[in-house]
Amino acid sequence: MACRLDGAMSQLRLLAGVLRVRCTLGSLWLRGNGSGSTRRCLDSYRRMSSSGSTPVSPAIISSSSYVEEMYYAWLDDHKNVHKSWDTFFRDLQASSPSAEAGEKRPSTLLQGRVGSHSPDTAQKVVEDHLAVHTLIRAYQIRGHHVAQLDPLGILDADLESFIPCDLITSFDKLGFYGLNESDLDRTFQLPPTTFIGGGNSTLPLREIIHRLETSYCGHIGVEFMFINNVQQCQWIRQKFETPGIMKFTNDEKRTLLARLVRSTRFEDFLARKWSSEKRFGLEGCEVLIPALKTIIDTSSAAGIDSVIMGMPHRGRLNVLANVIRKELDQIFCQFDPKLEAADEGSGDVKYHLGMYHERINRWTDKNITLSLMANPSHLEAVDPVVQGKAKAEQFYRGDTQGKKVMSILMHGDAAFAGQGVVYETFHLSELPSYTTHGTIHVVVNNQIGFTTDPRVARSSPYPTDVARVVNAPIFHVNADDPEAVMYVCRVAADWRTTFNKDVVIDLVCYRRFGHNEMDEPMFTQPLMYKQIRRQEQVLKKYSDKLIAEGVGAQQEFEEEIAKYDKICEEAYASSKDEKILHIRHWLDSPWRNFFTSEGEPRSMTCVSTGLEEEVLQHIGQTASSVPVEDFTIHPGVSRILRGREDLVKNRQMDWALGEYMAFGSLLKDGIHVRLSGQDVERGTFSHRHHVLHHQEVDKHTCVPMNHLWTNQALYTVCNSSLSEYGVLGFELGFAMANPSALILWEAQFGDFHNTAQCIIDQFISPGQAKWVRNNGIVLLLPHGMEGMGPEHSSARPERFLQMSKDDPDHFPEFTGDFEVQQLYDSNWIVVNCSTPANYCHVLRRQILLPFRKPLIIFTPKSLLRHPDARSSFDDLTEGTKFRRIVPEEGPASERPDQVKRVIFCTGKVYYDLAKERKQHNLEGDVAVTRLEQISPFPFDLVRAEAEKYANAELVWCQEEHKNMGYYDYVRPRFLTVVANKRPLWYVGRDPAAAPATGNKSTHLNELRRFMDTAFDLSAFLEQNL
Ligand SMILES: Cc1ncc(C[n+]2csc(CCOP(=O)(O)OP(=O)(O)O)c2C)c(N)n1
Ligand SMILES: [Mg+2]
Repeated sequence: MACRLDGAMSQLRLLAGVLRVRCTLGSLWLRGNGSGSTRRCLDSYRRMSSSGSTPVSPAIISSSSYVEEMYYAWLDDHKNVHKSWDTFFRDLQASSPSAEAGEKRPSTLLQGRVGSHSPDTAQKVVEDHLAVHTLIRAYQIRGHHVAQLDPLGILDADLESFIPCDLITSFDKLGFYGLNESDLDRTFQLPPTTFIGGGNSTLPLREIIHRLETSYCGHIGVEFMFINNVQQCQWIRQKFETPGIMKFTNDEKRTLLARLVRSTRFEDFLARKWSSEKRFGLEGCEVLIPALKTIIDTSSAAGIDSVIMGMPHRGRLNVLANVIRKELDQIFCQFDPKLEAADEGSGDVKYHLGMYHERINRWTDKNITLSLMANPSHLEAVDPVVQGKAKAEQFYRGDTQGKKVMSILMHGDAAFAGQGVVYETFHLSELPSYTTHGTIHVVVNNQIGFTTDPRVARSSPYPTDVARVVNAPIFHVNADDPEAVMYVCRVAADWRTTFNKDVVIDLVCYRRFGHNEMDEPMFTQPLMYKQIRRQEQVLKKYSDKLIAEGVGAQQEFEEEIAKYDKICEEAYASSKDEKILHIRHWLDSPWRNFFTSEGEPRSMTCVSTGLEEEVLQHIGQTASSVPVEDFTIHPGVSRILRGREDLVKNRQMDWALGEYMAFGSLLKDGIHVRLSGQDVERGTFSHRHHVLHHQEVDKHTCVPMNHLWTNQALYTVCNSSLSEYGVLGFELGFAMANPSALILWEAQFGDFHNTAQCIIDQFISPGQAKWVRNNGIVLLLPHGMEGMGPEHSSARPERFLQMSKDDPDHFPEFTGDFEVQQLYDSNWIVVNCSTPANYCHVLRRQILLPFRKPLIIFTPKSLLRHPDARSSFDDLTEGTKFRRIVPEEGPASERPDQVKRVIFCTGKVYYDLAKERKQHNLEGDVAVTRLEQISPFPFDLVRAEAEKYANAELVWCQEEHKNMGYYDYVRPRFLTVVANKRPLWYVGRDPAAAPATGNKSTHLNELRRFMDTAFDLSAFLEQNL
């Protein structure tokens, strides 16, 4: 910034400045007498033509017979030539007296037009027309580069001071097109790809340029010509080029002013009352409030009745107050440091809280629900969450086209360009199972990120370039021109209604104060801030404008201000009556009727998760068959289905069948199930096959799970884009909409969840504590040490366990239904099931619980096909339930006093231990007990097991390295269980930096070594002494 002001401005930039001023004055310069130093510049012209919209190639243009050829072709059939030629020849014919006399030679016709008899003249007319068409196109493509977007007038919104050489910013540039000043008053036929003519099909060149400047180089810069859809481009051209299209009634102007008053005075009020509090005010972009309201009004008129919004810190309180209409006293009391929180949990700072509000839209008189999602500090993390929530609302309301529910995402300029999740979210926007049918993005582009200048914060010209990947039009607008802002907001809302695609509004503004109100911006942006200090508030500028136009009087304006100030003062007074803070008043996603009116669960028990035999049989049969006629499946899939059939006959199930039982039975009860993630339809390990593909008919698929029962809920299974952060965020948002749905995200391999760490750390683990909202999302994380190398082995259980909030040193009281109470008190549930039946139970329990908690499941890889990792239907029939631990049930359990060692473990290693124990013939000496639910820790069941084997050594065995896996979590809890009176011995891999070795033989050696220790009954004797 400093550089820009201090440094020598380039000639071009100076020129641009001058031209912009002239441009504001209505292109007066074009009407003056410039020097006519133009000469044909055919080379560059040819370059231009080849990228232009006209179907004529430069080589052809140079041929003198070309026009005649075109003309004769046109005479044969008007459709033989491009539309522009058709228009041209029609006009020519209409205006030529020789045509009436039956003359058909083009040169003769052209004669009447340009006053020349020579074929050369005819050729020049064509060339000049083509040149003008190219010029029009140049403005459509590059006009935004010279638009006056920066209210401060010191920065180029595209970070470049260059002026495209094909925009006519001085007379001599006409030469670029082979035109000169004398051509300015010549009339040219307009191509069908412009609307600048209004009702005219021809205009003088001077007027053409003037109108193009008005459309593309004023306070709005439109980027859209990269869109590969002619209809969409035409739509935008029509919206910005039609003369006089940007008109507002006096009422609309007054409403706009009133909204600016609220926006501005709200911040002023907070600044006055709490001058030393951080609030991330909107000063410099006050227009955001009327902008959002315009988007909502226009969308409401088009039928939208639910808007889900996500936004960062800046202006958030203002949006809550003046867009969502949160009661002002509720906002003000958040500033009171003495108020205590009524809710459990950490709560959150005021500029992160969400809100949900149903109201009447005053402009349309229709009902509208507005919700702003709570979010963490992590910028842009909320984007996919908002999209998921919007998608879910659309899904459950049957709004398949997004005509009722829509999302709006707000962004800061630095974060929009810098955060990868923005890109991931854009890439979800057009995918069938993830689209929300168009999101309106609003960027508060204050041309700074904290203290960082945009020139060192991004490599793209604009902060919005990321949106180009999905062909979203981008409307840059000078935020100090409220009417221009309102106009683009209307167009953006209309765009979404018309095309159901994303659109971006880039509000180019400034930040009046530092990053927050306590920050000193002069340290780093001295010159920018000198300019900002001189900058008049947009409210003042706009009110002056309206008063000058006679739309309102000074007194009216002052009354409007006084009225709002009074509202604020009254709310402030009543905020003093608040005695306590209720975070639950800030809930962004209420679940009607799921909790009591006080927000409590309706019970503290969980009904049985077992299933009737006939339900198991029915699901098993569907899972083994192709439920539609004439559908050819792959022979490999046939084999898998036959295998399932055999299992079902024997009342057995493997992992895939266990999952089928869970999903199928929930669907039967009307519970929507949605499984999303990379390659989940087939399953990474080719075990699932939830979508069958016809082997001869393209795109013909069958989802047997949707053919289970006539009145079942829908099963959604969808392969996602190759994203974790975006997709997990999306599914989390989806799970917020409805408690009666099982929403699962599966990682390709468990360790890939770390690229979605922010969603786990900021939303899933602490979400309820911060924002008092439940979420029942399920994470399926394939995990297991199988010699596949450092990656693909560990889903990092230690990370989840470290964030579990149950106290390792506190032995709980087992009152009521301890199992359920303990789940209720936890922040999430972490399990590693060793049997398909238990996997099925835990999935069903997730929905049958009277509250929702995130569920993290470490799922198997080799166990998917392990012949021992099967369950009998008996483990799933009525009366059965999820087993938090599976105690030793073999010979050792019959003579517990004789048992020398109890090995506690979890997951797949159990099968290695069981096999090894058999080989060592130690089935009576060593008990092996499985922890299926690791967190919250089953203190009660572990104690029972430890007490049962009172004389035995207690061992924790895991296949993970010692500094990973479960050891650090279980150890202190075991010691609490035994009151520190018995040691817990560790058996497993040594500490390591990488989660697993890349060498197969090392892997097997490590396994061998720790298996030997596990069954070496003297291994710990010495230490015991
Ligand atoms: C992911 C993430 N990284 C860093 C930060 C710290 N941070 C807070 S605001 C901010 C600057 C944001 O700039 P911009 O997106 O332009 O928004 P503005 O504050 O200018 O409105 C930074 C770096 C954060 N909140 N989130
Ligand atoms: Mg910024």
